[in-house]
Amino acid sequence: MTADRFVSTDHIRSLFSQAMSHMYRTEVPLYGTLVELVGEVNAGVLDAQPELAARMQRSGERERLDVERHGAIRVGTAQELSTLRRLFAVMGMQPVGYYDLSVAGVPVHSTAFRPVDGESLNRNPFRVFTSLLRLELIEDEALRAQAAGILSRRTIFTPGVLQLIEQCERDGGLSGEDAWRFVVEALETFRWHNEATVSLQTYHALHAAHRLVADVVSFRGPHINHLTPRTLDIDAAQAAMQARGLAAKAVIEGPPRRACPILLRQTSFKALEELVHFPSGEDNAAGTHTARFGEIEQRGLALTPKGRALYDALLAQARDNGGAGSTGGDYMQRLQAAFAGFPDDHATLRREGLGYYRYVLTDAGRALPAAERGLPAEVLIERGLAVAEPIVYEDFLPVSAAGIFQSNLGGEEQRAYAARANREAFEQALGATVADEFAIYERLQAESLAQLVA
Ligand code: OOG
Ligand code: NI
Repeated sequence: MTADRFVSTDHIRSLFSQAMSHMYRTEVPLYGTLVELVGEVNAGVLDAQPELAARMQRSGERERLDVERHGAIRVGTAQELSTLRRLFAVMGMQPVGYYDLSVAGVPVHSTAFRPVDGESLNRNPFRVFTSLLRLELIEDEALRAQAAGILSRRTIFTPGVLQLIEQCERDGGLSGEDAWRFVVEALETFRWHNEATVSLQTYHALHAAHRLVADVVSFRGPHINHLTPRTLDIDAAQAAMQARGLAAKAVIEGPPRRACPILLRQTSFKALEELVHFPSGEDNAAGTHTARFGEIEQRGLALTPKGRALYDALLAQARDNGGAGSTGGDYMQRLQAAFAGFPDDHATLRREGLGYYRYVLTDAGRALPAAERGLPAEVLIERGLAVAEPIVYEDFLPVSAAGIFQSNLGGEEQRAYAARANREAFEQALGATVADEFAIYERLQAESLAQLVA
């Protein structure tokens, strides 16, 4: 048998992200509004900036823009996390990066499942920010044991999806028909359930430990909690959100507005308050839970370790100056002021080794025989034989993620955990190591350099 009978992992990921988008639109109608609004803003930007439109067309990024989404889920056990790793692998998604959120008062650590090679990213860059609850951070021993017990009794995967994951691992792929069945079955894990599995009283006890503990432990599965479209102008999209009456977060997380966007800027609107039924004794008790929210993001240049260190230092400076982190007030001004220290033109960013670039021959460059292109990339660029295009940041930012978590968990709650990052424990639960994001960008850049003389 040949591999021809299998569809590509890119194809399965595209089907899945489409199906997920469809499901979330029916679960959270405001998400549909958000997608529409972002589509309008993006069309406006591409019209107004033909150079950007041409660059995105050349790099293959234009096509992915309209389907680009990231989602997020939170799970409770090592078993759940490692099975998710296998489920995402069927769709060509690998765990990239380790994010410790405990320092920001959120008792989880996380990774992002996403495609890693250039072509797959352009086909569909769908990513899922996936968090594992750190039960060891619950202080109350009896509650911790109760939560662990509840989690150990639930199964968040359908028997069908487990069987298809095994089949895919065994055979090396899925047929078109099996891919469809896989998508339908996998989607069940991410579905919202308006019936809790615990009593209202237990829910309150879990909630008192941390809202997030209640969110993870009280339900049958790890409902997708947001699905984020990518905008080309987050300030315009934020203003449009406010104009339509969506209660957007006061402050945009990440770097300030710049001529050359870097990394990731994000904003969200508050979680919906949803009616939930709690089984308790004879009667069903009703209550509410806030789990799901809307978010938009703008992506920019992927930074090298040197660029990232500068970003982290300037961000810390802006936050420390105000004492309270990114909670409004004059934060945006402080952020702008701090980032005056970050070069804002691509030539400088590239020469100073702050960001990653994809090198591409121009028509004039392609017209030369390969042997004559063997010059340093900078020389090729000076002579108009090659151009350097920014490589897009495909990952997340821990400080921003903490801000998103906080604002959607109800805001005010501030807790400090003494715990430290524990990447080893996370990888053990995952059953694999997480990939290093810098190595991935480095490879994409190196591949493009090699192509110049190919
Ligand atoms: C994840 C929050 C982080 C992002 O885009 O940084 C996140 C969550 O609330 O589960 O989605
Ligand atoms: Ni998000």
